[in-house]
This record gives sequence, C-alpha cells and structure tokens, in this order.
Amino acid sequence: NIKGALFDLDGVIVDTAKYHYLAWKRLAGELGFEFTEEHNERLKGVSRMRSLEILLEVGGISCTPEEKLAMAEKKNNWYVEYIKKMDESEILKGAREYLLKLKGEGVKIALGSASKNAPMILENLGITNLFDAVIDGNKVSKAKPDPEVFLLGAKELGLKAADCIVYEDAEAGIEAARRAGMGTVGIGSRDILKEADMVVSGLYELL
Ligand code: B16
Ligand code: MG
Repeated sequence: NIKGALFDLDGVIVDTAKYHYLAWKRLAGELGFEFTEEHNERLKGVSRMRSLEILLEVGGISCTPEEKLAMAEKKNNWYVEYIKKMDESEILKGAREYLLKLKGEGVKIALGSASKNAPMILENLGITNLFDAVIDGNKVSKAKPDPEVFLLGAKELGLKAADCIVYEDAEAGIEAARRAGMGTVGIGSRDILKEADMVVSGLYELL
C-alpha cells in the first residue's frame, strides 16, 4: 500500500532539459565547439558539475578546478535567466492533476531532484504547496544513482522506503529508487528505463 510518492522534477513535472541545453550550448559556443541535442541526453538527471565534465569531455577541453567552478557558475546564471520566465503553462501534461489526485487519496508527496534551482522552479509553476517535502540538489551530497535523495525524501515524509514509489525519467534515477527499496514508475521509453516496475509516457496516463 503506497503512502508516499516521490517525484523527480526535470522530465517528470517540467521539461527544464531544453533550458539546460540552451545554457550548455552557449557555454560550448564560447569555448569554440558544437554541443548537440544528442550530447545533451547524457546530462539528464546528472549533477551540474558532472554535466560540465561531460561537456568538456565532448569538447576535448581540460581545465583547472577553479576554471570549472567559474564555467558552472556562468552556465547557471544563463540557465536561471531562462527559467525565471517560466510559468504554469510549462507544467507537463497531467502532472498537476496527478499530484492533486494523489493528495486526495491521502498520499504524501515529495520532490527528489538533483537541481539546486528546484525550489524556484516549483514556485514559478505554482505548485510548491502540493509538496510535503522538497529534497533538491542543495540537500544531497551524493548524486543519483545513489539512493540518498529518495531516502531523505521518505525520511522527511516520515515514511518507510517500502511504502514509497518514485517517478523518474532517468535511468540513474530508477536505479537510485531501486537501491532505496522503493517501487518505480518510469516516465519515458521502456527501451531506456528497462529496470522500472512500470513505464508510462507521462503522468497524464495515470489519471
Ligand atoms: P542544477 P532532475 C537535474 O534535474 C537535471 O536533469 C540535470 O540536467 C541537471 O544538471 C541537474 O538537475 C542539476 O541542476 O544545475 O539546476 O542544479 O531530473 O534531477 O530534477
Ligand atoms: Mg529527471
């Protein structure tokens, strides 16, 4: 019996990947190489610093830890400029309705996202109040596939891991949830999310 539902943000509730892509592409442009949408797939669900490392690998560029920090900050400033303009119209189909449905059934809801910008995004989407707990990139030290983010979510909800279910679009997120001992719903394609208990195209399919 499910008592808690933990949601990833990017790719499940909202498509922030397109804004991450714009900002990373801009950085790559400054560094003098092309960063494609295909490359960008590798950054989904991955932390900011790890994303930068992947990007630098694509461009064949090596730099010092200080330079990396400056680049990550630059990218984030651009990214924040883009997502500042986001509003309720950008919530993915069925997401708000599904959160409300679960709430009506007495299920507790938490966010489990790698993004440090998650609170601002929830605010702009007007759905902060639907969450009983928000675990974001500021609260966790170990990135998915480490289960930390979801274990912390269950803890803040006051629930056992086995009573929680996770909604994720990234392979690493499904693995993190499985390692936490939680049920999993993959959002996306069955070909990629092989390990998920079930896969749907979007939350609208669960209404
Ligand atoms: P930030 P999620 C992830 O969100 C994104 O999928 C990933 O592309 C991004 O690098 C990461 O958040 C960190 O985001 O730079 O805003 O801290 O899928 O875990 O909700
Ligand atoms: Mg995601």
